[in-house]
Amino acid sequence: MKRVRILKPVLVSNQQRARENRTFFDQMGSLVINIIASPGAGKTSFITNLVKRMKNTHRILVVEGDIKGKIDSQIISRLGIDVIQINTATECHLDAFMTAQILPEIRKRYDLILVENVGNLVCPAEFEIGEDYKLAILSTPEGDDKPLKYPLLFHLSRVVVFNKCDLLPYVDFSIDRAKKSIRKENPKALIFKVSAKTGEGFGEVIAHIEKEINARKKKNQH
Ligand SMILES: Nc1nc2c(ncn2[C@@H]2O[C@H](COP(=O)(O)OP(=O)(O)O)[C@@H](O)[C@H]2O)c(=O)[nH]1
Ligand SMILES: [Mg+2]
Repeated sequence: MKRVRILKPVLVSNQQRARENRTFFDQMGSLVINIIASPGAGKTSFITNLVKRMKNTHRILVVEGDIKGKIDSQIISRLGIDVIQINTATECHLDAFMTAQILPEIRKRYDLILVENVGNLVCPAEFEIGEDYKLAILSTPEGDDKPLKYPLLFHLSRVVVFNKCDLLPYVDFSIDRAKKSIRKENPKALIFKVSAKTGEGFGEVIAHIEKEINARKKKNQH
């Protein structure tokens, strides 16, 4: 039997399409953050915190990636900002081609586009969508060994956020151990600690995002 390997060409053509998406986002002057984490790590809660604190000063679009349904879109939409839902049906990640399909819907210039990828620590890391960077969320009940078990995501993410830090007294999660494992994969990763429940730590995350938005604006002026 002949075995045909198709993974590389698929990823190569995805990368090409991601570059085209990126050109579109660049022209629109939008900072695009691809948010990746396990189901239940707190992606929607994290986005909700950002939107509540930033929506009066920034134009924000949220893109929700889910296999099925629009539960998270409805949550975000209640915050009074624009949301686009992508349903991937059978796929466990967003890819550049799915993202390309929503570009005609983006008619305004947003300062910030937050993309909630499908809940999964593996496949979403492999497919670029045209983002400026990936932001990984690791919640404390998941365990501090996850950067060792799913290294690609932590290797590729510019930012890693530890969420559910309000639960630290109750779970066996060592911030130091998790940080060490991440730094081994990715010495330059920016690491933040938050609780999307109490709001702790969001000031620092927002300061970082605002810096990135301003850098993107400056780049567009040149
Ligand atoms: N204790 C605690 N619970 C949280 C926190 N962030 C999210 N949750 C809860 O975790 C569950 C999953 O959150 P959600 O934002 O839907 O996760 P998603 O599946 O990654 O989008 C919900 O019950 C949230 O209320 C947090 O910082 N602390
Ligand atoms: Mg969600």
